[in-house]
Amino acid sequence: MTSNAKLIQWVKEWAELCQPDAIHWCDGSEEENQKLLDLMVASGMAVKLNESKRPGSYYFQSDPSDVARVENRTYICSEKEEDAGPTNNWRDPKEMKETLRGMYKGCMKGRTMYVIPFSMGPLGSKIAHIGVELSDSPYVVVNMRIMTRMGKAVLDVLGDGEFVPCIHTVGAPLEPGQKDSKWPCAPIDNKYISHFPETNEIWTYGSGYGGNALLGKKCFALRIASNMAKRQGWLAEHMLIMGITNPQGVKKYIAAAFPSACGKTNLAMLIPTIPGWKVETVGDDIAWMKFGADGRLYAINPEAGFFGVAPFTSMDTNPNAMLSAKANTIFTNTGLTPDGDIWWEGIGYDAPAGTITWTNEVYDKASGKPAAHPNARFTSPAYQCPAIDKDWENPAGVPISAILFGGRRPGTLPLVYQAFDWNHGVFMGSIVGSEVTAAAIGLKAGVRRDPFAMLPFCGYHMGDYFGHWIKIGETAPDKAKLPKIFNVNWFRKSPEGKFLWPGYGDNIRVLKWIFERTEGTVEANETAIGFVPKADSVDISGLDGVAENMPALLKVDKNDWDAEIELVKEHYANFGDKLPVELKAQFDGLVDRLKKA
Ligand code: TSX
Ligand code: MN
Repeated sequence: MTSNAKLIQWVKEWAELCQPDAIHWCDGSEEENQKLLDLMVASGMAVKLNESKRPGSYYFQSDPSDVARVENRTYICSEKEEDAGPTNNWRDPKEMKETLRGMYKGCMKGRTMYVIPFSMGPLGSKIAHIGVELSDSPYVVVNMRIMTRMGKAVLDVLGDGEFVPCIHTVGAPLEPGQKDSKWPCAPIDNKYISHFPETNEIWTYGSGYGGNALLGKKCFALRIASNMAKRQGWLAEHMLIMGITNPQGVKKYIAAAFPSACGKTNLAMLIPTIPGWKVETVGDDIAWMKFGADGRLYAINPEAGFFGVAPFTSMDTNPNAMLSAKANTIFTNTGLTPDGDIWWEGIGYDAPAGTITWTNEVYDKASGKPAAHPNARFTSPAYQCPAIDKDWENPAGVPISAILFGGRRPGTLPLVYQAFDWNHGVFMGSIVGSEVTAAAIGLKAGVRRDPFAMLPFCGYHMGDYFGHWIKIGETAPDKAKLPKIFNVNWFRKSPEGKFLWPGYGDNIRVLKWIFERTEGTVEANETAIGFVPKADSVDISGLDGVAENMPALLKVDKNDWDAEIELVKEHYANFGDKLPVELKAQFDGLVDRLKKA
């Protein structure tokens, strides 16, 4: 399938170490995909869903210990500890490789090693990059086929070129005659998600789930790619990409970064409530951005599918996601209905009697145990999204007019505000935070800072990452063509704890203001924190009971911001002398402006 000597040699070496029973080079064909799915159904790992309800779709239950990314087992193995920074777990690369080599020895016994060539980004795009994942999990193969461009066509484009080598094993070798488990994996304290940023390598062990196992996504497209992007002068970001068309037919693209549980996928697929406006989806999770010959910043979605959180996705909250998952979809850790369909909390209708939970028990609402794990997922091809943008696979990418940051902020932050300039926008990105419940952060409930929504995904020192963003602005071919930067907050609450903004499809009203700011055709008040809409410049026509909330939604309160400043100071202290002077200047500028306000 390939004459790439380096690739052939690399596969040979790893096969000798891992000792699989067989090696299979994935061609990405329909036949191969079906064969693997049939094999998993036969082994009891997968359930084929009802062909008339969910054509071409399959259901999986993971091991209860293997349900999410494992941040405390995720490592950045740079030569110098300082280069991983305070937000990452660091290990010495030599030591980590020695540890893992010991564990990899014979780790694929009784299994097949799949060689999975994949492209992050449209095949042959100048912004795209190729990886090859070795994995002993057929579940990984069928997911990678949806989430990336995978198979023989990738090897044809690769030729004798460079690829990012990615090693994955579930870490559960089989003795001769030993029966496989439904979801093989290693115990929680024996999982490793290791990145070697200086040599562009990914070595993982022990988990079969999502971001731990589908190595193109968080490991490659964010942690390794953020390092490549820093070295090469581009951006690898945890951002959705969407197109917005106004009633006059003018189209602009925006990219947006939000921490988890803020509804990024919902925003990427939003259905506007103002007549004449259209939203189209380019991607829901990751953006790779480079300057084009015309001096504008262009973005591609490096992925080919959606790996979305299932619970609370419904025909009300996100019809385009529900329709994307109508067929040819892999469901993991949802509930399973007796008629061979899936069900989850918040799907919009009651669970049919006899629904099976993700832990394979009969669902009993009264027990308080959910049918779907809160991190249950659907893996769906992007082309099935009814709102998919016609340019979503354009190898040149789409030109970005605005970049949005946001989070769940019940207080302090207005519905939307615009940065004064690029560096001020970088400041906004650097202080992104989201309100989390006490359980999620262990101690006290409050704002968890998640700069650029990259906290778990930045593959190097976060202070240097801020510096890279500053540098992108400084070295832009044409500063006037840089995207304008905004912060949005759909989650502001009244003192009584009620959401002040309707959110969802009505967010188009905020996007409209942003769209018009990039054209300079709508008004704003200059405040201490940035440009905030004038009282009547957000279009709330046809909305009941929102007009009276607008003053509170757009309010910039000096006391609130004085308190915020103290929190930002604490946050910034984490980065020591790696905090760019430009951001210290932004901080001081904000403090000054608040004093005068
Ligand atoms: O995704 C959300 N978005 C973005 C949509 C494009 N969610 C869900 C977040 C969890 C994934 C939201 N929740 C949004 C939102 O804009 N806003 C809210 C808060 C909210 C919840 C319910 C109501 C209003 C706001 N209900 C009524 O007003 C009736
Ligand atoms: Mn994400």
